[in-house]
Amino acid sequence: MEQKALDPLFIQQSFVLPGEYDTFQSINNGHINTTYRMHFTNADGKAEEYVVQKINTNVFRDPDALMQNIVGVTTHLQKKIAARGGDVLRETLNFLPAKDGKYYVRDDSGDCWRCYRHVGGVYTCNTIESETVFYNAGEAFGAFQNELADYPGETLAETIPNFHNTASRFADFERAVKEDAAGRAASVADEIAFVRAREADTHVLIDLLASGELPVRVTHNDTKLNNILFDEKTNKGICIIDLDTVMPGLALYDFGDSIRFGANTASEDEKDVSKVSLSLPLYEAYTRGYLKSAGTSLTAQEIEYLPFSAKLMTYECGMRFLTDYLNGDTYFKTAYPEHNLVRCHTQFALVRDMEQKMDDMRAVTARAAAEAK
Ligand code: GN1
Ligand code: MG
Repeated sequence: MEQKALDPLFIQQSFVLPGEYDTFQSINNGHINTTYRMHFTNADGKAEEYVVQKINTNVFRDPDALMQNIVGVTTHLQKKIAARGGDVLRETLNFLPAKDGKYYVRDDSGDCWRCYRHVGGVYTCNTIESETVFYNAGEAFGAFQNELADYPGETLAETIPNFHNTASRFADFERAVKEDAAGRAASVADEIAFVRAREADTHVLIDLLASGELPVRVTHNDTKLNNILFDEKTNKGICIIDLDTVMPGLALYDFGDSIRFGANTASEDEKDVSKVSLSLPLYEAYTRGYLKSAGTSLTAQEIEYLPFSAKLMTYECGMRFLTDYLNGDTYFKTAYPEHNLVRCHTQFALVRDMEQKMDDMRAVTARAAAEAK
């Protein structure tokens, strides 16, 4: 897809960005929005940086509701951070209002842009080897959930309806197979069979939600490792980013998605699937960190389903990549024609490995839960 580049002048005219503009660079991290960093120099010679994002309005169709959610959540977090004596400018995102008071601007071609302060002295990771840092990731997402526990969920717009409703994702997948828009269905018969063989799993969590056995919480819903900023000095996960999908959901969605991405021994688009596996030491580290900070607020039922949620979120994501491949790559950004299929393969290889290791994952979870009590 041809991307229109950032126009620095338009951004400067739309937001109040102090200092002298120097340059911008493109940040290639997410599969949905397009991200840049703009560099300025202050009057005193100090560097000042801003992150500017073009919102993908094919995915987020209502940017007003989207930004209302995000600013509501970050304002809530800022109050909590200030109350515990934290650093409001580093421990959550600080969005800048545009000159018209809205938290995004629309350009002449209809594209929507938003801007937040860059957080310095941090790093992000796409894969991880350090159990300590992954423990810190678990702790950070657990703390995020706790700090939003008293946020009024009913005020949050559903930015993407049925986002983690796996049964509804399965229906989308079957529609894509039937329509076969890109003429690829025949070539992915094995992958289609893989998804269908596990259809029963798609109902498990939503049934428990419907029967009231699992509580609705305010969740992040996109808890990829690269959505945490780690402090360069302490290695602690200090700031959770990518707040587009903060919505009422299940704690299990957040836990499962973190494991899917971070406890994989390979990256999400590794072409050699023999490198893909679930690292039990990483699984254990994250679970311990997460349960330490979120544990007391979780129910026994939630803890019981943690290992299953990791498998379900991996399956769901693989199914979404396959669906997009069948649809002709209309949703996720891709760098080459088979990219979504490669991603689907890593996810399915990980599902298979988790199925083998499910008993171990259960044992590790029980141990971590006992430790967190
Ligand atoms: C997308 O935007 P990004 O790259 O953080 C997607 C997630 C998927 C993820 C897979 C809004 O996340 O749901 O799990 O790709 N976000 C949206 O890497 O669909
Ligand atoms: Mg995202």
